[in-house]
Amino acid sequence: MSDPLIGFRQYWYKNDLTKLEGMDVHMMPVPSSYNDITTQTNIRDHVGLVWYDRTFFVPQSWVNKKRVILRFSSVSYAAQVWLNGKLAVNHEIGHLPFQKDVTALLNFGASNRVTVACDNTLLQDTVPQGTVYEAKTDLGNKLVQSYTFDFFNYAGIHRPVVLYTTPLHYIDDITVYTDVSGTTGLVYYNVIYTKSDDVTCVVTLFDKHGTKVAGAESYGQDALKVPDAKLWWPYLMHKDPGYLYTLQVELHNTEKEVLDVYRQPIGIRTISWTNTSLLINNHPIYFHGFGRHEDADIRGKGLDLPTIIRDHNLMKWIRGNAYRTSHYPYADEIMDVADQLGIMIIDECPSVDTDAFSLRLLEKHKDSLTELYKRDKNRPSVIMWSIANEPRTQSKAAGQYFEEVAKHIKSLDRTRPVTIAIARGVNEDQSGFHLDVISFNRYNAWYQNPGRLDMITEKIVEEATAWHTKYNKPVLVSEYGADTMPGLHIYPEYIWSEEYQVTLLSNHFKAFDRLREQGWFIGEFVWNFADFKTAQTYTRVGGNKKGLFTRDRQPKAGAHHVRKRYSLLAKELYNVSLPSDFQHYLTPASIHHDEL
Ligand code: GCB
Repeated sequence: MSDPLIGFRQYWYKNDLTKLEGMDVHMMPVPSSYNDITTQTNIRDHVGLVWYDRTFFVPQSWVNKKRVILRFSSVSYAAQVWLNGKLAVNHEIGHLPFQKDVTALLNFGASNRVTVACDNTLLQDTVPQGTVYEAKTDLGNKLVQSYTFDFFNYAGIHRPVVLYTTPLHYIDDITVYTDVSGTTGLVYYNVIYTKSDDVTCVVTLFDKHGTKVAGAESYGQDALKVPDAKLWWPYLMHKDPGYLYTLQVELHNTEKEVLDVYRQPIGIRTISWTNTSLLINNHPIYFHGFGRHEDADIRGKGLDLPTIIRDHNLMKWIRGNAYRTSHYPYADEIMDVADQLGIMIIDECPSVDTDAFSLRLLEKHKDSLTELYKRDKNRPSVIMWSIANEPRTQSKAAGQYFEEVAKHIKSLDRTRPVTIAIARGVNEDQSGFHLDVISFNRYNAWYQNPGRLDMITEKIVEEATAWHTKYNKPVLVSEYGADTMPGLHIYPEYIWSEEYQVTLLSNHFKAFDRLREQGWFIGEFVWNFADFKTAQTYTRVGGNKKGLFTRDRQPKAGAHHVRKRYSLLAKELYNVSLPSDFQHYLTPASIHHDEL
């Protein structure tokens, strides 16, 4: 086996990587996963470190006048970064940003080199967990990564890397909390900045046309009152959903010079919850959405702007109003679109299938939530935190562990409810006591009773009712679905066919409609929005095919079926007229056979 730490032993960060002799050096795009870019299996399935570098120029004019920050939006899983051969920053946990003031490490008016060692190894104390073992292969011993989660462990520099500057007096952080009193919006803000007696904070709120609607001068903490506030509403619930104001924060010195400025988009809305409902602006919410993935051909989990916009166009087309960032935080750019469109987000940290609870894991799990909170706290689209997907919640230790994790996020944010996408059964689960909303993933007629489309509706009704009875909290279904080969048609319905997916969805809809009448059932999330790549296994054909859309974002029959339902829900719940092409769905061929 080759020496995995050779780069450290040979100080690769001290020189251009292209100068390395005898090493496998590739041109690699950033942002992107590295796995599917080359034609080599050993790159796709690589376990351990990969090294990136590049050179860049910093202008002389920045010297002594600015702080220069190097920001990585996400490197998966762990990163070590050097600038001009000197260690700049370390970070662990993918899907989350990190940054460092690198002013002292830069050459101004000259060339600089950034080197990144990126490690994709997942162990028992990483978030998510994995196991690495040495396997005997025909080509000698090799490291193999195994993991139980069901998406490909893409790695690399997944999101943009930027160098930005701030003045020497600068705004470090802004926290905004909004409330509504009658028709007045209340915007509470807290600005962290380099304090000094002669610096004040001038805060101005602009509406979406750029007209000033409120303002104040303070030492960083105050509230603005916005008369006749335009509230942030979810998509379909209002004719102008996703309404954003801009909170402009300026630092002024005594001469009224502007030392720094930051423009933070905000939405004015309230979130509240009871044991039966989740409310936005005091209106109960019903989620009709999806679980998703950041996943695309070639790019893997690399930021992919065209796919992001296509996905949101499809989401509008299908009339979904929500998604969960299953199973890790999504790119800032995705969250920006959700804020603007009014799509509601259940924001999930990267804990998947958590097992073997340890103190070290708990600390990292909490860190992932702290970092996620810091990044997304001001986003109106984020209406709930998901602190894990399908952890093994059946033991007492798991109960205590998740009590700690839930307490932690609540200590940071009391304004949003907390959930877990639970897979364990109602009777054994120990986590629900510590949550505000119960979400459960269930694959009736797929993993349970495959082929039995007649074993869905009653089971879902019974299970959801049991969750509510046990915990007396609002309940939603966070995953259900069926793998579906696009173009495979078998009638009567047979597993993996498009017909099977359609009927499986229908039989869930029947349950959801009965549950909606109960008053505590608050949402349905199909698994998955689109097909996505997974680890290689005999249960996956080119990946997980439970998407309503193919991996290249074309609709299967199931997508049309969900569109029909979500359009009817939008009409019933918010009186939104049906799409103009809705009559297509009323032709006999597309009416479900039960209705004929
Ligand atoms: C689940 C997981 C999800 C999988 C899905 C499936 O329960 O939460 O990550 O992809 O099932 O299709 O097996």
